[in-house]
Amino acid sequence: MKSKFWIFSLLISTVMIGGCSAGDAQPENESEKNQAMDHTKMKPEQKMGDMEEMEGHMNHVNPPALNDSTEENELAVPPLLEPKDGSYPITAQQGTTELFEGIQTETYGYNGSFLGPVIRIKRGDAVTFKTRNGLTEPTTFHWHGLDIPGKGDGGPHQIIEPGETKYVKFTVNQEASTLWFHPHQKGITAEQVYKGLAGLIYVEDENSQKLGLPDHYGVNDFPLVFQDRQFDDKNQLNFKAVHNDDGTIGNTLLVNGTLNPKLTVGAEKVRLRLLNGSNARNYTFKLNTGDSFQQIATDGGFLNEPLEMSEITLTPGERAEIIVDFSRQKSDSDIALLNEEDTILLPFKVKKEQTNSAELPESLNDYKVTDEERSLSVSKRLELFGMGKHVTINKKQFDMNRIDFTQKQGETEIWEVYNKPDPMGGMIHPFHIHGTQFKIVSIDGEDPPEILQGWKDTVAIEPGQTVKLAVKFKNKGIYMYHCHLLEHEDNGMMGQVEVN
Ligand SMILES: [Cu+2]
Repeated sequence: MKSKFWIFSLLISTVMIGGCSAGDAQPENESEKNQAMDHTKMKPEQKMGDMEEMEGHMNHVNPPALNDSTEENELAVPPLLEPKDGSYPITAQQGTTELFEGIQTETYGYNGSFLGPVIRIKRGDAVTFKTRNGLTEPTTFHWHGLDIPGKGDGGPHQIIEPGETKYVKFTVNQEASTLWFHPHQKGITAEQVYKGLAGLIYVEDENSQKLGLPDHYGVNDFPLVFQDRQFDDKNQLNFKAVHNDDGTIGNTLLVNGTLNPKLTVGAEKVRLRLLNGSNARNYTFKLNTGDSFQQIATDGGFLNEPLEMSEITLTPGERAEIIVDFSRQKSDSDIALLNEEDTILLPFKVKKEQTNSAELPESLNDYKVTDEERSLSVSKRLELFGMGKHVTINKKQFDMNRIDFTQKQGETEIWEVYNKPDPMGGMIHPFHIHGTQFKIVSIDGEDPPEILQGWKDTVAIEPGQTVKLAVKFKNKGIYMYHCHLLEHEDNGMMGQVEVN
């Protein structure tokens, strides 16, 4: 089976190398040309490494299919975390979880055995997170999408040793949005997330509270965390056995940690906050009925107006909020969320009850890329390149002791990020910057599509694409920027910007 796949991989890669050499993926210098063209002159161990990489690469281009949900289990809705003695207590811990009937799977979680709670915070509030490491290995607590001083960001510098507790204090200073938190421990982020360390942050503000959107948590407002996993024959998460340097992809989908989920909703408009929390898999979400839905938010805030669409793609780390109107469904009709392969990810059961019949507001936000931002010239250039263990940004791999860029607090700069195709065609890199929400100014010189005209902290960059981002940091500190395919991040596709 494995050797068959290798042969297939080699065939495909030969075709792709042939195809690329005629396209725009011409290697620029001699050594790259050698890498691309001359596999025959490589030492045997190099060839082997290369083949493994190709296999990993193909796994990503053509990921194993997921099974349809059998609807056995009602979707778990994460608990809302209540503050205690003025702070939100969050402990990373290990435990066991019954994902398969009668079988305990070893997992990690925040304040529980698997995944974490939802932390609701409000713009303007002074907030304290009390973070504790209850694991037997070091970890960090990174707040993905939060505008927070660098010292509290939870990047690889802010290690929390086993048994240690640290307080993170900051004032919430950003728009209503759906953010998340996960570890960022150097070299083992992918494994810690894979085992279950991920939770959500809801930011609210005056705007979100007056818009009249569905916001009854667990009734018409649901977080949906999509993660694919590969269980071994004992139904355990053996990360090292299935680890892939181009992204660990599994055949089993968990939504909020629930296997084979279904979600019961009212015959009303329901807000779904989608998070691609997978290590590497991309999802294109759509409804089996062919009905459209309304997208209302990107990673970091509301779109200016609800956008009617029939499908939406999220790469790892990205979020979107959508409104699905279940009042338009006959209660006996089967409605489900599918992916691009028509796999049933999440079937819905529609009850007759309705808690809210309000219309969606026409206007949600006043986001805009200004003329000034458009007229700024590029001041930072980044080139994403490579695959497997050889991923780089500007030809370098991550070094904790190297600051790659500096930027002034409160000043907008244009970052130009280019995904340079490799000899096999390259892959999508979800590019993430810590400690800020940025604006996409252009993609290959064109205005971004409407769905990307909103605050973002992670942007999917396709091979050959160049995106221009308007980036401003409200706080000071050292921040990571990296590929959010977690194995690429761990392999060094990451750099540091110091804001002062
Ligand atoms: Cu990547």
